[in-house]
Amino acid sequence: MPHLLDHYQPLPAAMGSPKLKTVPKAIYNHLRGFPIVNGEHAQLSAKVQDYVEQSAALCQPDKIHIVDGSEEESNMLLTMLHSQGTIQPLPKYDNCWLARTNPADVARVESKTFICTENREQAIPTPKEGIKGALGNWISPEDYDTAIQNRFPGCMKGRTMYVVPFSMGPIASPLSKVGIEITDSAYVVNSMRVMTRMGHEVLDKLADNSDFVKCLHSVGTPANGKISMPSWPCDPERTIILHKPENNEIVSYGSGYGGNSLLGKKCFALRIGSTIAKREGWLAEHMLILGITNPNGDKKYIAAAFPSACGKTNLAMMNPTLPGYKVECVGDDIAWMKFDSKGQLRAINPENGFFGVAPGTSSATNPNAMKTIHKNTIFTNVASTSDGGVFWEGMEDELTPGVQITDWLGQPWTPNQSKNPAAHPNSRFCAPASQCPIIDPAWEDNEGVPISAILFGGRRPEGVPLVYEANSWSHGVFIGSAMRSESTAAAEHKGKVIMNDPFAMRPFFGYNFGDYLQHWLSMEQRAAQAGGDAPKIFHVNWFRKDGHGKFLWPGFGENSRVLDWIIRRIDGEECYQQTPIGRIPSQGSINLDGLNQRVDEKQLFSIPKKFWLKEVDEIKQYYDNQLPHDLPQQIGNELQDLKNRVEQM
Ligand code: OXD
Ligand code: MN
Repeated sequence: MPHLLDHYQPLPAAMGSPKLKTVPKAIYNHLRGFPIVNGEHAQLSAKVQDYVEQSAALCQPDKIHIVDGSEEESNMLLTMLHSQGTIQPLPKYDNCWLARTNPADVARVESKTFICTENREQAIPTPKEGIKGALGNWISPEDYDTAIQNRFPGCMKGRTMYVVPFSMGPIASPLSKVGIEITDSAYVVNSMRVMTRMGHEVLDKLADNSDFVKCLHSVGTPANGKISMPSWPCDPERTIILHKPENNEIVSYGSGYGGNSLLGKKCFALRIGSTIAKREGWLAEHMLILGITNPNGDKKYIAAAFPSACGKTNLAMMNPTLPGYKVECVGDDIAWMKFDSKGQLRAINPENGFFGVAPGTSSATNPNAMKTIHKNTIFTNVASTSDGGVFWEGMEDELTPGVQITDWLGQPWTPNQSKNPAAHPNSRFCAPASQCPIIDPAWEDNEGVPISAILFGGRRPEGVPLVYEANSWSHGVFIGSAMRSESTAAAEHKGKVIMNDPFAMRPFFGYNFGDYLQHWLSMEQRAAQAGGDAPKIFHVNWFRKDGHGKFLWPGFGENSRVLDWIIRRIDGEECYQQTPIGRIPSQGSINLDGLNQRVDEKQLFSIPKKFWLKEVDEIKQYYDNQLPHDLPQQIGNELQDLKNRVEQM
């Protein structure tokens, strides 16, 4: 059999890149005339074949490559990407690569992300007249088709169309779901190999002709045919990310970056995932999952939803400072959770890797992440060093003296002199989860891990205590709905504004947020019917500041002190004090032993009446503006009850 590389045309050689062989293409099978250069059409179920054929007929690629997930294939694609100048090797580490995108293609594009349903109300709440909806964008089926027809025909001409079979969740888990991503980006293929279980085993799972989530992706070709940066083709002007829950279908055009192109992540695991979860009676959430073991050896699992860039990855991989405690990581971004037959909530991490924000990650803030990313990792838009390594803001103390730095745009960069950051604020590492030194032994458990508590949180510089516990499940759902946080670099927003980000899902809802709340409320009954209890819900805020802008809490490993209090509450210890907003730790019940910083507990846990009256008003305004018709009565009642309690303070 010919070598895989033999089927590829020679590519323009980038500086110092290895030469590719230029053997004529030997075509041994095809799909409707489109040559298959890797894999065979007989591997594809009738439904997959159909999907691939339709996609090829639309996109008109030169050839089709059915991705097998092997190391040989991955190495071949990396070599090709290197020769194209898309990635460069990082010889300081083992099999690590740096990609630089077109600077116009660096973030998720929420304004160009749409959910397609027959009726608008199925996808998004109808806001108050004159108010712009902020809980997703709807597109009609007609406009959906037009958007595709205006972009996709012939968009893969001259390119290879990769067919990526992938599983979200362990392949054998009953909680997992399968997708096929069709893409013209080899960078996406390699990233999907890290972020999902991908390759021929997934095709085997589809051999019974079962359904899968359809994910069509093209980096696009601008209307005038001119690609401004050949090493990173994209079409930012016409970028669009479409979801059609009814068909379990995702269509993404124009961007090669992050959530816009690794379609298993936000598009599938959250947007389409949440619609499947609603239909099937479970939850698809933007949550990390961690296991925490106390000094007695008791282990509990916690899921936590924070908006992007609030330290989810840091918490998921925390080294606890409290003696005798151990944290282990199941996942850092997404949780799929379902009550089992005994009414115990169980969670899997549908992902297989970490696509973490690089800046701010360091041996001081997240040593476990730093140990995870020194092999088999693709970095994107970070800075590089002359000794073949990477650099970003936060890594200053880890620089080898004397090295030169090249910023994410490829320009020389000098610490304390260059005006712009060395790494793009949304630069990323993409690393296999199995490499994390504290990966949980049960992280691939087919049944999922048992969840004892759910945490909501955000960056709240003012007014919100370090931790408080919800009074009940519906109060907890209300707290999730009222989440707010300072904005993030992962999306296209600018500046630091406090934004509502309910359940940290604002950019990721696959259906009407009002229905989503109703679905969450209904979970309590689902647990009870199976003879179990819904987990306790808490709100945490590591980011409260004093009057001088200084953080009141040290955060990072010290957050184990908060987790300790949480698990004592789960165990029924009466270590709380009731307040109008929920239960806060009773005085002295947060273990501060050995903390080498004085903490002003009074300020950290204060609940200023003026602040909370304003907060209540702002939540009310948010509901009135964003979901005047769709807010479940129960959530409205929770807000009214909170208001009454705060007024009586
Ligand atoms: C992410 C995000 O990339 O939330 O995880 O934006
Ligand atoms: Mn995320």
